[in-house]
Amino acid sequence: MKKISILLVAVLAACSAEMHHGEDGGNSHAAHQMEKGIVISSAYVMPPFPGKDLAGGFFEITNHGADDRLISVSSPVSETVEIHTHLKEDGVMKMRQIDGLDLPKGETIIFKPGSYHLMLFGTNLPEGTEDVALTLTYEKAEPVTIIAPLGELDEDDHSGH
Ligand SMILES: [Cu+2]
Repeated sequence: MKKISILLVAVLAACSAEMHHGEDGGNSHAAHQMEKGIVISSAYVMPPFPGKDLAGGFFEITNHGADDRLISVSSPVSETVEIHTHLKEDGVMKMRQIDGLDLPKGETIIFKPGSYHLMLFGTNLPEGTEDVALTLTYEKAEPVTIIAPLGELDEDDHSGH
């Protein structure tokens, strides 16, 4: 006599950190801050100089959630996007690519000229482009795509890019 065993396959419980929308009644500012997770603001992209294809990306990034790390950025208009910082070496400021950036809980990091910045290589902006999508990938949080308006080129800015 054969015994037939039935395997009950358990449905994998979603172990995602599901937000409990609608449960806080919307009256808890702290809860909302947590739900906001990582917030990007003041984003803009400096378009390439005429005849060039290197653009720069800038924004403020605030982590309202747990410690995390920005690990990569991509854009549909660029071949590669690198995260850069400026370091002082032998008294000279130099750009360096970094392979990620820690985002400690509760901290704001500002990407700006002369500091952290994105470099968008192989950037092709069709005529009339007004903004650029940037997708930020984190170690823990879900990837987020933001729309960054184009900044205005300052012809006097010869910052070496
Ligand atoms: Cu750079």
